[in-house]
Amino acid sequence: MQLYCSTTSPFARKCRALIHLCELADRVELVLVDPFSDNTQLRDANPLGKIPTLVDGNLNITDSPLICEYLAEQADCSIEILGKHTPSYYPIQVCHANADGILDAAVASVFERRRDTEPSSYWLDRWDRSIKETIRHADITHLGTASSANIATIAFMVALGYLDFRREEIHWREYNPELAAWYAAIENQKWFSSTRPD
Ligand SMILES: N[C@@H](CCC(=O)N[C@@H](CS)C(=O)NCC(=O)O)C(=O)O
Repeated sequence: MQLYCSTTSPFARKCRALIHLCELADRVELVLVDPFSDNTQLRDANPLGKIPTLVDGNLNITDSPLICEYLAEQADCSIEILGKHTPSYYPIQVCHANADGILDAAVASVFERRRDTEPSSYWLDRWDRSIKETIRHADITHLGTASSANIATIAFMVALGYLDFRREEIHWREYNPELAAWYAAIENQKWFSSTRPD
């Protein structure tokens, strides 16, 4: 399998962290690409030109939640990581979706600030509000722990790590001290520390 990714994409980081946790490194080659340089191989595998994209033989898989699900199934760790066929499956997936929502808003706000015309204060405020409210309401019940990580653990850790990386001025810890303590207890786990953006 090949995973088109970069070291800074948070969506790709979820997949890289899962590869580490599920011990799939021998089976997945990381192909580093810049999605903004319009790489032909990436476009062939994913017409949207986005990373992460996973190629397994003739199968091209796009969108990080689906890639994570596929990888967990290949590694036979879909019960531990996805909670598949357990009562926790949907609560875990909702946490995963909320973490991806934080990422969608945070990534959009980073690019909005980089545009060469005046950024939209309406959108910047709206995205910041979504980030802060989602953090304020985050409940750690289904977020897993250092010793029993699941896809919600990965997704929330990556989303919060991205805020530290690109949107430090949001000071997300002020909105949820319990979540901040949860993050601190996990941040030195190898799957997280070894996939930090550089
Ligand atoms: N929903 C997608 C989002 C992926 C995404 O937006 N990736 C960014 C990099 S962080 C990208 O490839 N952007 C290139 C573009 O939008 O053209 C996922 O979860 O995989």
